[in-house]
Amino acid sequence: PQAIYLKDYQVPAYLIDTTELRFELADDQTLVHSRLKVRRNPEATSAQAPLELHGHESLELCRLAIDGRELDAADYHREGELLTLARVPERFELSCTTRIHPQTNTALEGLYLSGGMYCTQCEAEGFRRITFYMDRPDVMSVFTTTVEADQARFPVLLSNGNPVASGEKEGRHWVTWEDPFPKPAYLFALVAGDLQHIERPYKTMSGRDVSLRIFAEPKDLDKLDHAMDSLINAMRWDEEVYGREYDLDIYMIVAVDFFNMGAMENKGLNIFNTSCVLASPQTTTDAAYLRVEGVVAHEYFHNWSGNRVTCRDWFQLSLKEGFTVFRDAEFSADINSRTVKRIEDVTLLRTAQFAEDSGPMAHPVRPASYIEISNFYTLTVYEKGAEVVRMLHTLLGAELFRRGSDLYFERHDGQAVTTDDFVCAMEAASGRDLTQFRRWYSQAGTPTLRMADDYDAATQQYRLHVEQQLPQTPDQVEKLPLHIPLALGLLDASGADLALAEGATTQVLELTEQRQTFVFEQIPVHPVPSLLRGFSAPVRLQYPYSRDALVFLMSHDSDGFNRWDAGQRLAVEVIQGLMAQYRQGEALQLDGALVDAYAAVLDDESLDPAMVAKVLSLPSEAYLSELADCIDVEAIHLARQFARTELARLLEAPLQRRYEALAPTGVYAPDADQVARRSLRNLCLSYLVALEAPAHLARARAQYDSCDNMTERQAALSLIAHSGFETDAAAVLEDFYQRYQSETLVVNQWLAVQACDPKPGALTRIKALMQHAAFDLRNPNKVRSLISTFCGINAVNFHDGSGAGYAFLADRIIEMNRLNPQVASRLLTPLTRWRKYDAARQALMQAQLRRILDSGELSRDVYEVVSKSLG
Ligand code: HT7
Ligand code: ZN
Repeated sequence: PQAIYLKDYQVPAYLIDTTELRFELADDQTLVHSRLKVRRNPEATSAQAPLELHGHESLELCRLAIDGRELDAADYHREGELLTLARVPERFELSCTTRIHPQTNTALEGLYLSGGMYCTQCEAEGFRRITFYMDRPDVMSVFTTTVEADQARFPVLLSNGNPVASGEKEGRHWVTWEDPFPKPAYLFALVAGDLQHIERPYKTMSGRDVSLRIFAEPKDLDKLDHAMDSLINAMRWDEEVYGREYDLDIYMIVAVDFFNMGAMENKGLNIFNTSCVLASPQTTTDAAYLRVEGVVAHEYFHNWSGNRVTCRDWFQLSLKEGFTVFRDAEFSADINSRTVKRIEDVTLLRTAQFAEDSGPMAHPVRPASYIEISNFYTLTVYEKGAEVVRMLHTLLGAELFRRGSDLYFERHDGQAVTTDDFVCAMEAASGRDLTQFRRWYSQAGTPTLRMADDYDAATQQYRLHVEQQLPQTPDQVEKLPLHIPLALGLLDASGADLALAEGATTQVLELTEQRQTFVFEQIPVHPVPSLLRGFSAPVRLQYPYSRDALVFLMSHDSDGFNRWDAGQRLAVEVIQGLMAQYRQGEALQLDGALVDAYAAVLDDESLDPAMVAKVLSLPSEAYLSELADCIDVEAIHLARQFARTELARLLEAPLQRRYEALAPTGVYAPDADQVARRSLRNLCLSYLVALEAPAHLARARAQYDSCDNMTERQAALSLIAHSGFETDAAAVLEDFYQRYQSETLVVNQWLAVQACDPKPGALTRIKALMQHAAFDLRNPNKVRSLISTFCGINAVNFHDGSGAGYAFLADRIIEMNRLNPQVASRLLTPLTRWRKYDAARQALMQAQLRRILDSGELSRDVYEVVSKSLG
């Protein structure tokens, strides 16, 4: 497979003004008829360029005609994914018919069947599996789509835009949809199935009426209200915060069970993974409620940041994804707890994106090349991309940022543009020079900020020395200094913020050089610095905080994020200390400073319980692994477990007290107050059950039996299932399955709970679960629940020294490579990290990567990740 380079971009040689499609859906095949009005692009460099259409090798070409003249094989050249017509008129109508087979499409790209209903996934390059087309985002066309199918089995026929005609004949029916907004093929969608929907009216800020409809299988109709509320909240928020309103008469969401990712923002017809749209108290945890809200908002926000203004080419993916993640994060922060949302996002970034940034697949937010674009829907493009937009927001301030986004949408409405166009709009609106800032888009790797300070009591000067270092990545050796916003505050001995520039308590320093010293005048005492407040830049921060200083910040910092982060730093240091004791064969001893700090937080009833839960959550094994130079799986697991049980032992009484005081008072609601209480209560329970005492196990079982919602039940389930009380574990797992076997998403949670059970023998249990009726290798949600959870979270079992976990994963990847390349490629992630392990494990992981490489014909998706990992 060949790499594609950003530097080779050329404008399209032709444009497609209108696209008319007709789908004839039948059991054994689907015929797709297209009629395209094509004309030469006046901006193209060559006037004689051939017409190049993309078409996947699975397409059967039945008919091709230009202006009614039938073409035969001699008139075109088909090779790989391209069909080339050497000479075409300046302006013409191209007609084409293809035959496709959605019923055997297990890749879930293009048109496929999800549990008996037809649906599409065209981003990034799925449309070429439907018909021959210029399948590139800078070719935007007005689509009219007719869908025809059996009326009894597929009563609902949907596509983008508005329905304009329909009819029926001999048991079949058809509907024609018109979408007036020009769009690239990746935003095309079609759905046909036996669906029901809920509907609500919405009036936009300019007074237009929109009908909001969410479709699902009839059995799930009662789980759509939360998504509908979230959609309405998101629409209002986008009007208020960005001045953007919806533009079609109908907005539709359809829930499907088989989906490679979370959801897709097709114009006017979003298609969602059921896991990101369905919600009910009995089947959905609080965390999943929040995820539904966030994903519904994300896809809605794409209507402007992605659809009205789209990407010129796929290297610009972060233009829409980074910006939209930033928008959805701000939405969630505005309607829930801002600090908790920030903690969750930064946790993901520091754990998983930093790991990606230091691995073999490291790439800039705007990649310079790719073999398979599906591999670049990454944490770097999404989450780091969002951080880059957040830094622009920090540097410009809310008002100028809004002016910049207004200008961006105004200038580029209806266009396919670049990340540079976005930055140019921000520059033009703010008058700031962002030349150096642009390096965030082109340089991969996570910068480290090394900081040191000194204080001169005589001159009352506090000096902060900062050095930025950007590591080499496989794609780039030379790195230039970045423009980094560093938000900070200085605390006096009582914990109060000192006044900084213009009396502010938080100041944003702008780092632009490799080394810089910042001088603060009139600082009356030696301060404790609160650095990188709100995580103002996606960097690793190194500053020699003493444990005392961390405890001090934990209780005094006015920045909620940094209060939490001080606790994390302290816990990391303590656990790393325990790991060292373990390796040296010493008896483990927990630092009392951590216990005291946790005790104080646990006792403080004035704090938001959600924040208490966050502060008292120990850093995950994944985060501790990311911080390690060489990952010692066993030491991390044991040290963390030891810290947990010791904290539970020493804080048993207050944990129990808070657990009881936080008992539910009314019926379940996923509101902020209740979510916060449940999160802390479940955390207290998790510490207590870690003590492995029958009384606490009984407490967990009582919660499991008596609760009225999935948040409490699932938390109790996983604590009992992972405990050493094997009989109770088996009983509760069986009970859970019997209760929920008809709820697919809940059964997926049941699979995931078992997949991350750290007790020995997990691999045998996983293999047995793969044979269970609840598992299906063709359903990505099930593969993620069982296999990705086991390999990504259950480190002690997956990294077992025998290498059996690696061989198991390689077998699954080889199998999935044929069925679903996108899912197969994502399964590879744990193996790509082989350089972080000891020599023996490195050899075992590399051997499995080689076995995959030699296993036969690999998809581009899997080939790219395996070859780069070994390279
Ligand atoms: N823009 C959507 C991306 C997406 C996708 C990409 C590749 C393969 C399958 C996919 N499904 C959805 C999702 C989003 O970011 O909104
Ligand atoms: Zn997106």
